[in-house]
Amino acid sequence: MAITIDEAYFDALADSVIDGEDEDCVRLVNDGLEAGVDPLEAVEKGLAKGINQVGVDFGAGVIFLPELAMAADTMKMGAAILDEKIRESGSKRMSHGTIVIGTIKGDIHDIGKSVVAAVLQANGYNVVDIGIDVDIDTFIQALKDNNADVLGMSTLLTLPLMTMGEVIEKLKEVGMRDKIKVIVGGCPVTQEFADEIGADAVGFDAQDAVVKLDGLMGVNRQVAVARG
Ligand code: B12
Repeated sequence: MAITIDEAYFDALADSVIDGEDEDCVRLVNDGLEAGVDPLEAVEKGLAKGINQVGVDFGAGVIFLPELAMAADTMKMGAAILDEKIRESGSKRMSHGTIVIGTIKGDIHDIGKSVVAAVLQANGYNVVDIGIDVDIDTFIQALKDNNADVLGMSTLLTLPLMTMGEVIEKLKEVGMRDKIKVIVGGCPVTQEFADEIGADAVGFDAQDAVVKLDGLMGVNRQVAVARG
């Protein structure tokens, strides 16, 4: 069915992410593409608006873990279709830089890292999510393969924390430290710890990750405010 591309359409797309409704999101994306929506606009006015709101609401305690995880998955599904179209059409998505992000070796927690990845992507970063339980050499290789600007490391466990420092040491060993900004996060990661291992920044939630990364990359923008 033909639909009209207007503010109501973009709001519905944002709401599909906020509500974690995969089917609605994919349908809206596909119907929108059929009706001629600019895929870039669909990402920025629809998906990004939704996931930014979710990130802010989670930080403010308005929503909880299941809603957050569902929203991140929905965002990823819609973005996968739209990113493909953006590449096909050759239109350039604004990119503030490429970040390789993963959860470090010994840790399989995925949700927080994926939310950060989705929110960074929504905010104009080219994100390469290399998953969970990632070892040191895999991080280094992915940074090289993607000609990345930023390394993002996540852990929720205390035990593998020091591996983050070892990745940074390895970056120095292979002569890449000067070229790569390092941002770390996850509940046991403090500012003191980040300083100790020589990271450039720590992000305490997804919005904070955007703010900190923007700071490192010299990007200026306004951020969303939590719903009531
Ligand atoms: C869900 C969960 C699981 C799920 C994970 C599912 C999945 N697909 O991810 C399952 C059930 C698999 C699991 C397993 C385990 N878990 Co668990 N898990 C949790 C739980 C309840 C929530 C984690 C979560 O997703 N939070 C929501 C997200 C959004 O928050 P977040 O991860 O902190 O991420 C935010 C920020 O930290 C930040 N951030 C995160 N990463 C990054 C990265 C960057 C670059 C930046 C900038 C920011 C950033 O931004 C995110 C968005 O706001 C926590 C308790 C808790 N309340 O935190 C325990 C918890 C993390 N788990 C814990 C443990 C011990 C385990 C197990 C070892 C249990 C076991 N004995 O088997 C295993 C892990 C095995 C392994 N090798 O990894 C402990 C860790 C204790 C510790 N300090 O070491 C916790 C704290 C529970 C507890 N109180 O004991 N777990």
